[in-house]
Amino acid sequence: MKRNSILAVIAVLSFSLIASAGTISGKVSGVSGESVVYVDSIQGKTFPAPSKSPVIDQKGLMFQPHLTVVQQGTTVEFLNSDKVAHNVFWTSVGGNKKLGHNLGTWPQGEKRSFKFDNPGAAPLLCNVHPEMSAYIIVVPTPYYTTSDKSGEYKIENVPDGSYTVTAWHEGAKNQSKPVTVSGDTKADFTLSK
Ligand SMILES: [Cu+2]
Repeated sequence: MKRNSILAVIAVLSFSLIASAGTISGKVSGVSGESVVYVDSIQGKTFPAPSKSPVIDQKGLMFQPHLTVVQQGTTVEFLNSDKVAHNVFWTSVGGNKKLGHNLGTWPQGEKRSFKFDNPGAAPLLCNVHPEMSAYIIVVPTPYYTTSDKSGEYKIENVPDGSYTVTAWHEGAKNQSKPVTVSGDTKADFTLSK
């Protein structure tokens, strides 16, 4: 009997946990192509970074992929697959020039890594090839997504609550707005340069 009632309580609790998670969806307009949308830092909450390290390759004189989104605290590996030497540096993270860093220059087949502990966009460049560029967007929560090319996005499994949600797009100004999540919630953004 007692065990059954405990199981019943667990069942009710699990159901309420499932029921209190929602989605944030909408559209990012004013720009064309993929945007990144994420829930900003939540006071009193920290989220351990996933242990998996994404790899950004330098291949065919390009950073591949061009856009990488990682959770704060993630280590990113930079690989050079080209016959020529490449460099990786960024002048700031989230607009903060003190967080600029130069990883150096290295030959084909070698990798270097860096742990991104501060949130914001890191614009990647190679000082050997000025035409090479890419972005790492470091986000403070696991609640983030990349929109499709038309700007439509959906962030799933966001616990109900009030948050600041930010939209980022290459070359545009970030936009942040308060969003109260309760079930399926809509939030649209209009970005400008
Ligand atoms: Cu290069």
